[in-house]
Amino acid sequence: MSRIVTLDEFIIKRQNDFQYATGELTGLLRDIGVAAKIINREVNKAGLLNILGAAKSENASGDTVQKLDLYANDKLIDCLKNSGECCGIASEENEHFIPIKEIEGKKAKYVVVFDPLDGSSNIDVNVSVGTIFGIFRRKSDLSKPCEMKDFLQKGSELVASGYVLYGTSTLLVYTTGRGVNGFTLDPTIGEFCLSHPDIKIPNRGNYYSVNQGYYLKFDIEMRRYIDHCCDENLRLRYIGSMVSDVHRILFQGGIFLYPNTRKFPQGKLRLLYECNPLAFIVEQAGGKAMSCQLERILDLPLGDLHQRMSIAIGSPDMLDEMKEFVERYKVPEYKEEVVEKEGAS
Ligand code: AHM
Ligand code: MG
Repeated sequence: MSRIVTLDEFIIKRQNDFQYATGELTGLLRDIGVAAKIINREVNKAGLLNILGAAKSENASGDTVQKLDLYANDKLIDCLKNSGECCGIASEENEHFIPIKEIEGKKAKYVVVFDPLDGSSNIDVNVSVGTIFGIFRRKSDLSKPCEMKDFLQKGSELVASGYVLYGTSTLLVYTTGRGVNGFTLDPTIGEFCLSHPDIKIPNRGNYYSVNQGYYLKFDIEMRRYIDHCCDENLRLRYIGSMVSDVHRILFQGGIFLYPNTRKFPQGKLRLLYECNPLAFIVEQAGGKAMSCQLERILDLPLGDLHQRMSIAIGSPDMLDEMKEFVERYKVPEYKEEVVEKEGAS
C-alpha cells in the first residue's frame, strides 16, 4: 500500500520548491483547507439541521442568498481573519472588500477572493456545490490597510487558486502555478489526501456544458458552435454549478460555456472569484479559457469586484474549434457609411 500524503504535508513539501518562500502562502492554503472541512461538515448535514432554504436576503449581485452561502462565507472569513497571512477579503456575498487587521504586528502580504458556495440553487435538492478561491499578492503599501487595487488584479497575477467540490466525496483542487493537484477528504481521519496528482485535462472530450435553455438568447456564432456540438453527438451535461461542471471537464475533457445573453450582455459569471481562479487551474492543467469575444480570461482587466464575464473553458482543441466558429460566424459590427454627395463640400 502506498503511503498517504495529506494536504498539509503536500503543501509544506511544495513550499521548498519556491525560492525565498517564507511559509505565508503555505499557511494561507492550509487555513482555506480548514475552512473547507468546516463547510463540508455543514453541507453534509444541512438537511438534518433544517438550515436549507433562502435566508431572505440578497447578495451584492442581487441573487437570493441561501443560508448555507452565508455560513460558508462566515467560516471562510473567520479562518482567514485568524490566519495572520491575509490582509483583505473579497467575496461574492459582500458588496465591498473587507480589510483585515494585522495580528501581532505581522504585515500580511496576501488578499483572498472567493465564491463561498457556488451553485447555491443546488443546495435544496442535494446536488453538488463548491467553493472557489483565488490568492493575490497585495500591491499596496504593507504598512497600510489593503486597497481596491489589491483586488482588481488580472487573473494572470494570481499566485494560487483552487476549488472545493462538495460532491459524492469532497475534493480540493489547487494550483500555485506549478501544475494542478487534487485531494479527497477522508472523513474517517478528517484529512484531505492526495488522490489526483498532476492533473492534465484531455485535449478534447465528449462533453459540452451550457444552459441550452438560453440557446435563442445567445449570439449567432455561439449558436452555430452549439449546433456543431449537437452534430458531433457530444453529451450535454449541465449541473448549474460551475465548479461541478468544470470539474467534470477537467477530468474527462470537454467545454463549458456561459455566453453573454440578452439578460446578461457581459455574461453572468463573476470574473474575479469565479472565472479567473478556474481559468488559472484549467490553463495549468493544459486547457484554455477565453471570453466569448475570444480574449484570454486571465488577461482581462477588472473594473469592479463583482464584474461579470462570458466564458468558454476546457479542453484546448475544443476551445480552438470554438474560436474558429466565432471567427467564421460573427456578424460584423454595422457601421453606417457616410456617402459623400457629389458637389458637397
Ligand atoms: P451562484 O454563485 O450564485 O450560485 O451562481 C453561479 C452559478 C454557476 O455556478 C452556474 O454555472 C450558473 O450560475 C448557473 O446559472 P443558470 O441558472 O443561469 O444556468
Ligand atoms: Mg458562484
